[in-house]
Amino acid sequence: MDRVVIVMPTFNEAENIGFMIEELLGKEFPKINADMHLLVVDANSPDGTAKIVEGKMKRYKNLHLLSKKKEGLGADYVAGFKYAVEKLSADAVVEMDADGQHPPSNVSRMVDAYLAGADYVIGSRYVPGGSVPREWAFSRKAISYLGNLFIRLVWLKFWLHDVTTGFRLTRVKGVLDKIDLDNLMAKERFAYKVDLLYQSVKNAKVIKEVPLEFKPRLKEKSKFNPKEMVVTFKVAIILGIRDKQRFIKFGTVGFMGYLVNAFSLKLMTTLGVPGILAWSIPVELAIISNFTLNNIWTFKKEKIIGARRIVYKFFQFNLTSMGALVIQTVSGNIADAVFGVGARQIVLPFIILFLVLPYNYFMYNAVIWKTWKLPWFKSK
Ligand SMILES: Nc1nc2c(ncn2[C@@H]2O[C@H](COP(=O)(O)OP(=O)(O)O)[C@@H](O)[C@H]2O)c(=O)[nH]1
Ligand SMILES: [Mg+2]
Repeated sequence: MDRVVIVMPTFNEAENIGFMIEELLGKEFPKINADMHLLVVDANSPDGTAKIVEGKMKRYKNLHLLSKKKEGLGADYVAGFKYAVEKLSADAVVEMDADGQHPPSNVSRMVDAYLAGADYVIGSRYVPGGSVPREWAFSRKAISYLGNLFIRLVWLKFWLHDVTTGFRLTRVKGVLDKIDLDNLMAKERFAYKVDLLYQSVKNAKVIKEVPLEFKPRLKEKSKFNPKEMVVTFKVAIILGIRDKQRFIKFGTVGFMGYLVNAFSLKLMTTLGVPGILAWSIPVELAIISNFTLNNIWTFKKEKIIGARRIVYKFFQFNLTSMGALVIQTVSGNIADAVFGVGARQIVLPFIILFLVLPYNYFMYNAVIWKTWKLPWFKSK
């Protein structure tokens, strides 16, 4: 049976932890078809949180305690993950707050998604069935939603609905064990979550969002603060840019394609080839150059191999490039009419930059090499 360890950090949760333990180990775990464990990572809380856990450990053998000095939520989670993997042989770990904001009743569907094959399960407030506390002021709801939307935009990961949630399940093999836990970008409360999520999403093959009915704190109010929010955005932007390497390579290949395109267009003009052909032959040459270079460089990790597959994908590449061909031929002939044939070399870069490039980047990622898991392009 798969062993799932819930890692629950606590700092002064004496008022809540007893209730959480009873709800999880007493009520929820017996209903779940996995070997469920709870690991409390207590940051030497002065209020005696650890004492309460120790008391309950006599009754529940699946309850564990790791007491450590307080290093911040991110670092303490990392210590908990390592303990769960090394000492408890976890197959999957769950991040969960002790303050009741992540309801114990939401755990089972998360584990079910994992048992059904997900590598990474996100407890999401922004999918049907998920929610934020009704008593939150409108401004708080707006900040949460817009902050989340901002990060999704920066990352171009629209298919994820909640990237700032703290309620998640991670498969150890292939996902958590590929992450350099000692070098997360920030160990602060919110920012670490974003870094961890980003890397997990990258490693995971199957990602599932399950609804999270996010609750207000059981006791005491939240320590939400704007400074952490700024750090979080900073981390998100750095992660987003770091990942733009692919886009830079794509741009370089595109530029080479442009050179092929431009030189052959020049040749067409010199030879006096008629309009339709003069604009379309150069595109096909650029297509061949683009497919080859992108396949061996930009999308090297997703490289298409095997003669049959290459032929099929090259055919598909040409089909999607028909869009570019149509775009360039139509806009090129319009430009001929407006600016005259003499302006062709000036017109071409504009056509490429503003029309062909965005179209191509989308098609390559979504259709050809399938690096974007867009819900409307699921089939292989
Ligand atoms: N071990 C540990 N737990 C912490 C630390 N800071 C917060 N926690 C716990 O982490 C969980 C989330 O913290 P909370 O203050 O509710 O954050 P929020 O829900 O994001 O506002 C709670 O269970 C806290 O008790 C810390 O530095 N170390
Ligand atoms: Mg909380």
